[in-house]
Amino acid sequence: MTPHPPLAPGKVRDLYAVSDDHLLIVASDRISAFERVFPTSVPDKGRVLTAMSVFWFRELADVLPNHLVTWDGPLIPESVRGRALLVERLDMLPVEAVVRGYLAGSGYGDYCRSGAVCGVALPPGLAESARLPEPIFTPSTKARPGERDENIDFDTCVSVLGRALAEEVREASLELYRRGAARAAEQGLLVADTKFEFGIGADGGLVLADELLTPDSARYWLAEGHRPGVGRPSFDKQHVRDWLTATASGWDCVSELPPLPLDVVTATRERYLEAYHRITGLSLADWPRDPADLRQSPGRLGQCGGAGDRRDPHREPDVHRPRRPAALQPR
Ligand code: Q0Z
Repeated sequence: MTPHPPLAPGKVRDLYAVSDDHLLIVASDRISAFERVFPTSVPDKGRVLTAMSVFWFRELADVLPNHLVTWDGPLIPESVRGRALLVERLDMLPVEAVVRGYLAGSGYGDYCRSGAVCGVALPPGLAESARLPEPIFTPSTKARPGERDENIDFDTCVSVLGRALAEEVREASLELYRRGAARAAEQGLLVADTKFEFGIGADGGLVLADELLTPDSARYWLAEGHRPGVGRPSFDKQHVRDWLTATASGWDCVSELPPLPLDVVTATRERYLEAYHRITGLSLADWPRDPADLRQSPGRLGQCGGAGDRRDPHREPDVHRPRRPAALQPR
């Protein structure tokens, strides 16, 4: 499909090696639930998630340098245009940096059992979906494909990364979450929790990688109607979960996921488009070329201009750019 050798097929994205220094991340229209992938895909999902990642990489570029090089131009194969990112190849850290602003998923389970999440003690009496007094950093270690990531406490994170790097990851993650959640909240969306991935770049500095604040890496909720005490499906997969867990789907929680009915696919596609529009204020029709936005800024957005960069969006990436210092220094 692409002229590049595959590196790692993911559940819903595929990774290709472009060179020793660059990778291509291709988002498919595949959709997953309960750690499995449906046999039915959702048209435009890969484009929406790619466009949303680019939006957030640009929006949050001042917090930390990120791996994004470009999303359009001669280095992007035509067959995947709009759902592919050319990124700098990094040495990935073996921890996932999760930040939670609300109590959901495995965090709620851990809290019920122990009163804490990843060693962070929380006040008693919090209901499922409750807003936390402040966002918390709850790292996990990557599991093998198909298995759940394992939550770890900060001391374990320190033993893996070393103290200085663990603290830099934690402080960057919390700032990325605060900034992202604040922007989403302006448009009526809550970011219940999200996962960030980081790597070490060629100069040894911390770099934000992977996807950023997409519905596949963050749990978005509609602010309207949010109420503690009730577990809520994410904004994007509400119709999918509702249908799957209703008896009509016939799914037994064990078998392969059944094909999604067309009305569920259509409603889900509309949710992704709505999320994109709410968060970015943009229409997917303009993606990946946005005539209203001439500020497009490929290439290590954290250091070369970000939102203010007015260079040609289709230029070749400059691979040997000097890096600015990380916005956040370990304490
Ligand atoms: C990301 C993943 C995907 C399967 C490795 N900049 C980077 N440098 C080195 N490695 C990665 C990155 Cl983003 C990297 N993943 C996650 C993505 C398909 C797995 F699209 N694994």
